[in-house]
Formats: sequence, C-alpha cells, structure tokens
Amino acid sequence: MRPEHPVVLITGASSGFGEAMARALAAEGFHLALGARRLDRVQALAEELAEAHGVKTYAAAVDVQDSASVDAFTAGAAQALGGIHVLIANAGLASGTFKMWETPDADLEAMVRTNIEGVVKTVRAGLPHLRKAGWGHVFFIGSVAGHQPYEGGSVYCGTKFAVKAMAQSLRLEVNGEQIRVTSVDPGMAETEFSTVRLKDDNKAEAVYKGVKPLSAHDVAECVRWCLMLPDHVNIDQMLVKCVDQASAQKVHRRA
Ligand code: NDP
Ligand code: 8X3
Repeated sequence: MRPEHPVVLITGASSGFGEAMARALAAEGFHLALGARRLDRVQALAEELAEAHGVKTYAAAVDVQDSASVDAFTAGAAQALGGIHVLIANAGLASGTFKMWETPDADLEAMVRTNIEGVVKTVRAGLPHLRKAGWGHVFFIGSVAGHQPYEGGSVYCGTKFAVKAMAQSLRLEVNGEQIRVTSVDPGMAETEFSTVRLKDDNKAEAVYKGVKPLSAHDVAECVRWCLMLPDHVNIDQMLVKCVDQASAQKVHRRA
C-alpha cells in the first residue's frame, strides 16, 4: 500500500531535472534523498525544501559510476528516512558531439559509465528497499535520443537506447510485485545539459536559439503526474517534446 509520505531517492539532484523533481515532489509531501557529486548544491536544496514543505530530507555526495558510493548513498538515505519507495535514476550526461570513430575514451567512458552503469547501480542498490516496503516506483530518464538516433550522438544515443531497454526489462523482471516502472524520455530541455555536453556557454545557448524548449519543471511535472496516478496504473514510457521539436533533428526556429 502507498505510504502517506513516500520517500523518493533522486540521483543528479544538483541541477536540471533532478532539482526540479525534488521541488515538485517536496510540494506533494514526499520525503527526499538527494544525491549528486556537487554536495554543496544538494545540501542547500535539501535544507530549503525541508524548511519550505516540512518534509524530511537527506543529502549526500554520490558518484553513480562508483558502486560503493551508490551503495553508501542508498543505505544512508534508507536509514535516515526510514526506507525508500521511489527511485529516480536521473543522473546522466552527453559528452561531446563526436562521430563514433572520433569519440575519445574519456567521453565514451563518461557516458557509458554514467548513463548505463550508473542506472544499473542505482536500481540495484535501491530495489531491495522498494521490495521491503511492498510498494515502489522506478523512474528511468531516457531521451528522444533513445528513440531517434542522430549524427554526432552515436554513443549518447546508444546509452539512451540502453536506458529504454533496461526499463522494459526491469518491468518484466518485477512483474507480479507492486513496483511500477516508467521511462520518461524528454526532448530538448534547457538545463545544464548542453553546457556539460559542449563545454561552452555560447554554444550551449545556441542550441535553444529561436526555440521554446522544455523546462526542467515541465519534465518534473511528467514524473509527478505518473507518480500520482492510482497504484494499478503504470505509464510505461512517456516521450515528451516541446511543440517546436518534431523529431530529434527537426526543430522549428524563429528568426
Ligand atoms: P543537468 O546537467 O542539468 O543535470 C545532470 C545531473 O546529473 C546533475 O545533477 C549532475 O550532478 C548529475 N550527474 C552527472 N554525472 C553524475 C555522476 N557521475 N554521479 C552523480 N550525479 C551525476 O542535465 P539534465 O537535468 O538535463 O539531465 C538529467 C538527465 O536527463 C540526464 O540523464 C540526461 O541525459 C537526460 N536528458 C536531458 C535532456 C535535455 O535536453 N536536458 C533531454 C533528455 C534527457 P553533479 O555534476 O553535481 O554530479
Ligand atoms: C537530450 C536531448 O536531443 O540533445 O537527451 O539528445 S538530445
């Protein structure tokens, strides 16, 4: 049965979607475990939301590439908050816009180890707590890039196709348990994503020029809506794009 105040664990809560999800779910009375590598940011957010909404919060530094770090974050969160009911495996990144044969090892490893291995490590550490509670919801954050590959995105798109496959597999694996599995797959959204990918603020700004992209809040609302549906309703997959984006590569720009 759904607890009155479920505990949500969010990776990548220091900016973008993760931060916006924390804000949206705190307003609904969810207790929060917030993790990212930038501890100062998740700590400040946790303090702000606890104060504003009277929810319990736990913040810790976590690197999702590292099993021991994920295990420690998860165990610390469960102990501090009395359990975990919802996992949001959100931490992720694109690094560069290389063609496959140009991709440097560092960028290849950053994407694969964060977007694929980090998701597995997050779910692997968190799932026992959902099972113990007998009620749970796992969110994967995929992408339009996991539906429509594009040039310069071979590795990133590959990781997001993998996220889509992992969500589908997990749904089969937990069938029979009260654990919902949802993949929320956004199109272009203005967060720190493009700055991280392009390592240049001006180039990042140009990605959204003449377009009204999704905001982090828009994506957080999708997660909140899936979560608030009755327990027997599972949204498997939600592909969400701004109106100006018709596909991964077809974007309408105003002058
Ligand atoms: P941001 O760059 O704003 O946020 C990414 C978050 O991931 C940060 O909080 C960052 O925190 C965290 N992160 C990155 N690497 C690690 C790591 N090794 N361990 C722990 N945390 C990590 O981007 P978004 O909010 O846009 O991205 C969130 C997710 O959404 C990603 O999976 C991305 O692929 C996906 N996405 C983004 C879209 C977009 O257009 N913005 C569209 C579709 C999907 P820190 O650096 O502090 O560790
Ligand atoms: C991020 C969106 O289109 O840059 O996943 O790949 S896109």
